[in-house]
Amino acid sequence: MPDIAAVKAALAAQRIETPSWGYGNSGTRFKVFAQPGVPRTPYEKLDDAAQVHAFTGVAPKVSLHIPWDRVDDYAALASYAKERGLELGAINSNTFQDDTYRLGSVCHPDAAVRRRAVDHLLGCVDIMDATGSADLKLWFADGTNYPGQDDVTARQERLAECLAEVYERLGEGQRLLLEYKFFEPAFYTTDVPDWGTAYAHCLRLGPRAQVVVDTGHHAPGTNIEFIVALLLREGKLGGFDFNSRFYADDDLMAGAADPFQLFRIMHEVVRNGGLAPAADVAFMLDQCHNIEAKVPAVIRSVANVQEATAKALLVDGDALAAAQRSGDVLAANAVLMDAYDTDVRPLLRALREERGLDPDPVAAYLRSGRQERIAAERVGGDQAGWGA
Ligand SMILES: [Mn+2]
Repeated sequence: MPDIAAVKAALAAQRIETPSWGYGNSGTRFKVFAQPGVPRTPYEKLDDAAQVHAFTGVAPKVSLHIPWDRVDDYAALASYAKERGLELGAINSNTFQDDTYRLGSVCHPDAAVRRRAVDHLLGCVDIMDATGSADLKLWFADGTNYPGQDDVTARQERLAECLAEVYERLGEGQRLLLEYKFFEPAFYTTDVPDWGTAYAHCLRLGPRAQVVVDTGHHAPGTNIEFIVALLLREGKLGGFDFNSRFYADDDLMAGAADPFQLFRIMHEVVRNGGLAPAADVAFMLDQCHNIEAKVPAVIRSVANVQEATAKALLVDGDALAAAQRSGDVLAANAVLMDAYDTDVRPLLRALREERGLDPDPVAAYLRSGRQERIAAERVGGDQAGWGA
């Protein structure tokens, strides 16, 4: 049986990175509902992120999105983060919100547009240098809507060329993380639609290029945990964008739609050594809280990832291996289900108390009165939101 002290130590060492955009207003193409107390600046987003870390103890990193989090002085932003016990995590690029990119960015048929896109990506690496961020996270909205619209292979060539230039620019200790998404906004072909395409590009680029698995970016029924196991085996799993989906790229709270899937993913992570700090797998959230209160939703999401991780750590590896070796299908499955069916909330409550935290971080945050305070204080100015 797993050693509970070791399970707790692994849980205490896990780091879950939260996204700056999860603290701002968001919505669908139909409506963005503004909420009281939403941050107006990247600095206020960090204030919110600091609360998530204060109540969970495992979320010291914050991903930024450029240009949504553009500031004049990135070193000053990093200092501000540090003063609050935070560090700046992945820098997310944006080559999808400019009229120039109607036909794509790094895959665009016009070299001048590709130049503009690459210059933005290089600018993101400059920001990483200033913030101390290690990861450049790339997601491209590139693709085509109609058969014949563009040459699919030529688009791959352009992509490879642009990525190579950015890869060459990376400094010591910096990585390029390539994210895939099977459709949307392009509806016919997508230039990086799946893990295989992302993997092929990362393989050519070199060891500092790795794949990001966004749990919401797969077709229904896709076995995400298999992808995770395979990428870990190849040393190409750079990290996760955790969220939940029911239909398309819903960006709901991690573990909300399918906690069993999240457990299966974390089981492969644990089984394949991905939880060890040396594996350098970034456990990031990529979520938007459209109708629910944002800070408590992020805290809840962090706790959901912790619960899935705890269950994965409770899998009896020896019993599982014995059942697998003897071909005992039912016993092997039962070992996994025993871990999944364990209520790990008492374990996590105990762990938090041992670390001087409130056992129930969502309730503690709500009790703190901070939500009311920021609603009263953050008046005037422009609320940060999707696209700002
Ligand atoms: Mn993502």
